[in-house]
Amino acid sequence: MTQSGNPDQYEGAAGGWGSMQGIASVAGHAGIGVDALATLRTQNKPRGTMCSSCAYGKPAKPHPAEFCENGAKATLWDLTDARCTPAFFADHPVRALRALSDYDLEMEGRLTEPLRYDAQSDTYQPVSWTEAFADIGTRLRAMDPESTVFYASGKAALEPSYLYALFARIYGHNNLPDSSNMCHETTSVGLKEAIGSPVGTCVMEDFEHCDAIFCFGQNAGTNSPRFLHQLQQAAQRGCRIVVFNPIREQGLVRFTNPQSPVQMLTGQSTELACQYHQLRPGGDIAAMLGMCKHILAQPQALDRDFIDRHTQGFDTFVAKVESTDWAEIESHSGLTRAAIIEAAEVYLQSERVIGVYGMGLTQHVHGSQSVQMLVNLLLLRGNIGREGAGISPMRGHSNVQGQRTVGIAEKPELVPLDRLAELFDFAPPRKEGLNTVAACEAILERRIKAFIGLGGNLLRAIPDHDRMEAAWPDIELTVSVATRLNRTHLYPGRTAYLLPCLVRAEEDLQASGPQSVSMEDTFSHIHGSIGRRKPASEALLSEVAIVAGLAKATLAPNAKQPWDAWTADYAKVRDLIAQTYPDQFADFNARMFNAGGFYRGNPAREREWETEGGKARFMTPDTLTSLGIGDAPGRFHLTTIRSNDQFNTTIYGFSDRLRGLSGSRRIVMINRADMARLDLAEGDAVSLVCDADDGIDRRVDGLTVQPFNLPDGCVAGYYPELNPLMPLWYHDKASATPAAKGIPIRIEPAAAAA
Ligand SMILES: Nc1nc2c(c(=O)[nH]1)N[C@H]1C(S)=C(S)[C@@H](COP(=O)(O)OP(=O)(O)OC[C@H]3O[C@@H](n4cnc5c(=O)[nH]c(N)nc54)[C@H](O)[C@@H]3O)O[C@H]1N2
Ligand SMILES: Nc1nc2c(c(=O)[nH]1)N[C@H]1C(S)=C(S)[C@@H](COP(=O)(O)OP(=O)(O)OC[C@H]3O[C@@H](n4cnc5c(=O)[nH]c(N)nc54)[C@H](O)[C@@H]3O)O[C@H]1N2
Ligand SMILES: [Mo]
Repeated sequence: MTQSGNPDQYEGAAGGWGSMQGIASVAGHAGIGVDALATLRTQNKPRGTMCSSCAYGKPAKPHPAEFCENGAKATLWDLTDARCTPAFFADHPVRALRALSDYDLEMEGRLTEPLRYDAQSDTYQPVSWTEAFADIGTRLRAMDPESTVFYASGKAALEPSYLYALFARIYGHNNLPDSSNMCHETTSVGLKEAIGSPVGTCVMEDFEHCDAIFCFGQNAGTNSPRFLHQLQQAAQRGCRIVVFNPIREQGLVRFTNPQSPVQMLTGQSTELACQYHQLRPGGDIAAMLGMCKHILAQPQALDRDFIDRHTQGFDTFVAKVESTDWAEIESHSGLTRAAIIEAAEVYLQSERVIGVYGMGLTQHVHGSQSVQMLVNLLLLRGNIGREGAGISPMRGHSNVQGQRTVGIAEKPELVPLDRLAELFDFAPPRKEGLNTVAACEAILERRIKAFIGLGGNLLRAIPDHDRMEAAWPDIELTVSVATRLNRTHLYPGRTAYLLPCLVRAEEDLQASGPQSVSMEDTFSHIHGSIGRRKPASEALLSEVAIVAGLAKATLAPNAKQPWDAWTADYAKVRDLIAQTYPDQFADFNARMFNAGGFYRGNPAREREWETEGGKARFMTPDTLTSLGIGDAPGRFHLTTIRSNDQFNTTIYGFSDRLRGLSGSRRIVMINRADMARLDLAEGDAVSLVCDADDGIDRRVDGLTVQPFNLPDGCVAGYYPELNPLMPLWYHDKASATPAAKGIPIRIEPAAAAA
């Protein structure tokens, strides 16, 4: 394998016994009974429970154990025996709880009863569901709907998500931000503009036919470990995998398949990447442009017929590429011309190519242009819209893509409003709603009166954490639908409710009997999911029941909006989804348990381009770097990343096994040359200070220096601990996705910080 690098890094394979130990350690310390393991056996299998971790696809023919280390952790975490009861809250004022870490908060276990915040005693106290719904309904009715925000984290299934968006619109607004706004919104906007589809064009089988996979800024070993199986099979049949990532992520280098007894017993592993390019953060546009430059120099290599028939904007793009010189490309990408040509040669030698990407492309100020640059690269040889080729964003939350599909969108033009009007007898609001960044700005300006969160931990996940924490308690009403206690709950609005819900693996019993739900994976396949575990507490309600309860208490009665009947039988909600989106969801109830899910289709896969102009578009970049703020003396670019011992703000433990680190998450990873330049030693205490120069002091103190294999001028550390360093306005220009990967910072020794 070709690579650059230094020895400050774990060199073992991903998967293998380490992943088994990872699962066992969560099972051990999270208080999990043995019967929870029975749930794992059905995970991601037809008529089983769909994993609540990532959105990776579920195969029609599952492995005996179709789950990964992290999926198992997520399920076991949900099924803990620990309970966070009213007695706990009586003993712990909210201010005192703020001293606990994210890990400690969630370790208190599952929430068991609806709670209301009592300001006088500064505690959450039990309340009945009836009282909670009635009070929230009364308060919402008295507010201007446009001064309220209904947030969704990407986990709730299609049925509650559809009803949630419907509730918002009947109530009177499109303020429906979701976690996607911090994640793949760059894809929803950038990809849509270029190829007319807001989602990827690949399906899982494409990975059986491709000759090369180019992977940009996606860390499969940690964040979508089941993808390693496809990568392993691809590598074993000779498909070449080329990675662009500032960090040499072990999961993309080598993999021991925990499903393979031979590999497990012999310690063998499969080499995955044939080339690993540790580019500068934000260097992707330049690196891909360099590849295009090499390819365009060989006109016979282009798919001219495809370019002529299916694309527009080619000549402008070519002019830009030809007029950009190699010196610029090398300096912005941090890669040599030779390395870029080596990658381009793999592209040229491959008949069928897939481009995979994650947060390393999307979370940048020019992230949309990075995504579009990947499209440009693929279009040159017709690598979109045929088997074994395409663009494949790896989505995050298990139903984040599906939530958008069924109407959780702040952009009204993405939703068939006329059909909703007809089905439910109301006048849908047409005004554009607030996305996550706009909602945060409005909260900072004290313009938001109510915040409802269907899952998630928004206050922890957003930029400008410290400023947001100060503003949050001024919201008049906050309502969190949640499974566990998290930091957002510790900043209650003037009136605040915590509404505990079932998890996906638990039995959901309603008037018509046990219910199932459904979700969409990253390959646009829809899967049914059934929970069978006894709920953590008898007082829990399903997300459908909670959304319907809130809606009924808020909205005027209407015969076309039978919230109780929908709660009694979720099949009726699926019928509504099918009526709202007939092309994609026809026969929804009949198809939801198809092995491998059912495909809702994607015109771009068929080379039908729903773009302006009706063709796929070469989008000419106007920058060579996706960083929003360039270099300056003493400035570093911080990339915030995840460990394999966390799911977003849920921290399972303090190991980052695949990077060979453990013990603390309050670290700054930096290379030894930069350490020497700053006169820092391993273990030194430092502070990070945001270097955006807007007059606001953003800093995180008490971090420890950790030597690590990274490009010069680049440091890395963990999300969400470093979120106070991100300015809210530092986001992708086109989609407002916060730029969590190229934050300008300075490093201060602890003495200077004091
Ligand atoms: N175990 C686990 N699984 C998860 C999650 C989790 O927290 N834990 N979160 C879920 C969610 S919501 C999401 S969105 C996904 C996220 O999954 P990923 O998309 O993999 O996101 P990150 O962990 O943020 O890592 C992004 C990668 O981009 C690299 N990178 C940083 N800057 C750049 C750059 O400028 N260019 C390039 N080419 N690479 C760069 C980083 O080194 C890192 O390897 O995972 C999902 N799955
Ligand atoms: N610096 C930095 N910031 C980032 C990122 C980054 O890479 N760097 N990544 C961004 C990305 S990609 C994302 S997706 C966001 C994530 O932002 P969010 O989606 O808001 O955060 P999560 O940590 O996934 O939310 C966890 C909480 O959800 C609740 N929960 C868990 N399961 C369920 C359930 O089944 N139902 C309900 N109702 N609640 C449940 C629990 O109470 C838990 O505490 O963060 C973003 N923020
Ligand atoms: Mo995400």
